[in-house]
Amino acid sequence: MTLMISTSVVEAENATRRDALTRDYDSLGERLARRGVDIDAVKAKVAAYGVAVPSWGVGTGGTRFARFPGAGEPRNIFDKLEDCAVIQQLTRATPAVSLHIPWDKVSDLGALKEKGTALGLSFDAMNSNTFSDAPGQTHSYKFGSLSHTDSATRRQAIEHNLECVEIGKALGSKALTVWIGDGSNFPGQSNFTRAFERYLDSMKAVYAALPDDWRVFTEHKMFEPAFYSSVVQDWGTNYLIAQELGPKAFCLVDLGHHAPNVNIEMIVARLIQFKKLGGFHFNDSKYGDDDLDTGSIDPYRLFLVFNELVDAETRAADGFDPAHMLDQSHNVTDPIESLMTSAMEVGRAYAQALIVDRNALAGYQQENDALMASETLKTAFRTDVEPILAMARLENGGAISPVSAYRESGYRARVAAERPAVAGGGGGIV
Ligand SMILES: [Mn+2]
Repeated sequence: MTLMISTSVVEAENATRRDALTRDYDSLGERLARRGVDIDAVKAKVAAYGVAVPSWGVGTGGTRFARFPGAGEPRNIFDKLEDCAVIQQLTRATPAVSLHIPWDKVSDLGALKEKGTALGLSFDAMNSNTFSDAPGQTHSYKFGSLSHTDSATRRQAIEHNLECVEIGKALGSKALTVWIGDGSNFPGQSNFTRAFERYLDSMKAVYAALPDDWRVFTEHKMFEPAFYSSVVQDWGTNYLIAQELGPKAFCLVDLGHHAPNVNIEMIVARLIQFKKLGGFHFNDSKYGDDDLDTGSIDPYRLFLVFNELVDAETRAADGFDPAHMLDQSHNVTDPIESLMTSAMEVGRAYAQALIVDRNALAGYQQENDALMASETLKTAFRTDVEPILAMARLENGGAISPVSAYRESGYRARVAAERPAVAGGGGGIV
């Protein structure tokens, strides 16, 4: 396997931290044992956990005001895969990459698959794009795509999604994620019912062509780019879509796609209960669809989402198999550092949720002991599980401190010398 960072750099970095980690791990193990938690069992689950990295996440993002490119940005999907391989090598938590078409379109799919295999990466859900016009396309998506009033435009959007499935089949992907920007900016501009009927008809055509072992994830978003109404605006509409389409259709929850203060963990619980939770786009936000780094603003919310996931995992909920992916825009950081940190934050929320005393919690819920129920969650959340994450990384061949090892490696300076600066590129705001 091709490694992007020299193992000697990683080993030297780990050597400076190994003894302290062992002591911290043993100490935490003793404290968890007092609570009846087996630290090695938690570590094994964390070690087996992975979150997919979005190909567009390794390029510097931007806002609608400006984009400030970073050094050594990937020029194409092959460069992007190399950056994703760095993230996986050091964190051992991101074994798959999620592609975006047409941003990642190549003429030689065999070469792309080979590159992924050489780097030890697999291909996660394929993401279609009908929220912007590709150069030379016949019909514009200015006024919508899958729900457009014009049938030829809808057909073009359907064909694009089918093309994404074909590309994904060649790469070993098993899922298609569809997010549309369709909506309206003025009351009266769009007939809500007709637009949703057209959307459903289009998605039924996509669904009909989906291979038997594939799933389709539809992603809701309250607003933006349309600012008065969106066709797929919330989880209720998303659930209706999944119900209308059939058993291969599921809802994707992007943490940034809700109104502020919406109880997302409760949405997650509902979708699990009715077997329609398809997966996540993890990120964080303060105001809207900010696409900030996962866990950077509200790590407790992320923990509460994972509390629902572990609850479902623990009781082996029927049909529960969500896909996990990061979906962020990195405007002021090195995207590799942000994605590594974010992948670790997702793993942290998972580990914290795993150490919740579920029997005690169920008892307090039954007895209506609100305070102790809350304290049961807080006890897990307050526990510093970093030694579990670090030990899992170390034993999987990764870095105890991925950001330190990455900075030590000089990778960014090396690729900056090899890759000329690019002005444009996909911003990555979905
Ligand atoms: Mn998303």
